[in-house]
Amino acid sequence: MSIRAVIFDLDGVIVSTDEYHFHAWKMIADREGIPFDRTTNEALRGVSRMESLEIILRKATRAYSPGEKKELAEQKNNFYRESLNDLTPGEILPGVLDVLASLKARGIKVAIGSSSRNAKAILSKIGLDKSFDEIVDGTDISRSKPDPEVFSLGAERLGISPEECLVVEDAEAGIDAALAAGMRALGVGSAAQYPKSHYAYPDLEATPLDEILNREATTD
Ligand code: B16
Ligand code: MG
Repeated sequence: MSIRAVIFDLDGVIVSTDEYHFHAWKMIADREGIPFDRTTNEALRGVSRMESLEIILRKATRAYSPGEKKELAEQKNNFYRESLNDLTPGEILPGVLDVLASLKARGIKVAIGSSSRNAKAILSKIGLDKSFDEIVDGTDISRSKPDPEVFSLGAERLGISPEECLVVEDAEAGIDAALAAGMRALGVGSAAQYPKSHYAYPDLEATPLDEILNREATTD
């Protein structure tokens, strides 16, 4: 079936804010004496702020009260927001601008489907706040990936059926969310190794988008 909309994840697909998330969580974990490395960090991709904290706290040697958790999440977000001050359009990931231009030329709608509550601030920092037909983010949803809510809502707002949507994701949880929404899924970055992705490439620059769209148009 023809693809009429592409829904992009933000962190790790459009821009590498995933690195900033890692450093902010690392700062909190080190301070609390909780082991946290890049392997644990992989499990946080696409997952909401509070759920990310819960995953990190699994390795803590004591229990944290709801108030403490709220405070840790707030501190992490403050570190993270501070690091976003350095973000510029130069950090848009390879291939993103060409892909957006070529989708626009083909009349295909584009949307953001991100778990982040900071998505709009990030998009405006990199100059892409006007580049999408719809932006669905962590402020719009109550269940984070792998729940399909963020992508289902994106398709609904665009007025396009799920099977005509292609999701671009760097997180396994995001690919699972796309599949649960009944959409096609393209994995990039970390998700390029995930066997459930319909298509998988290292980044958007290496993705033969026209070939994918043409192939989708000729299948049922
Ligand atoms: P915030 P995405 C996700 O964004 C990140 O991958 C994930 O690491 C982060 O915890 C989540 O946003 C929430 O972010 O703390 O800014 O609300 O990949 O879905 O665009
Ligand atoms: Mg992501």
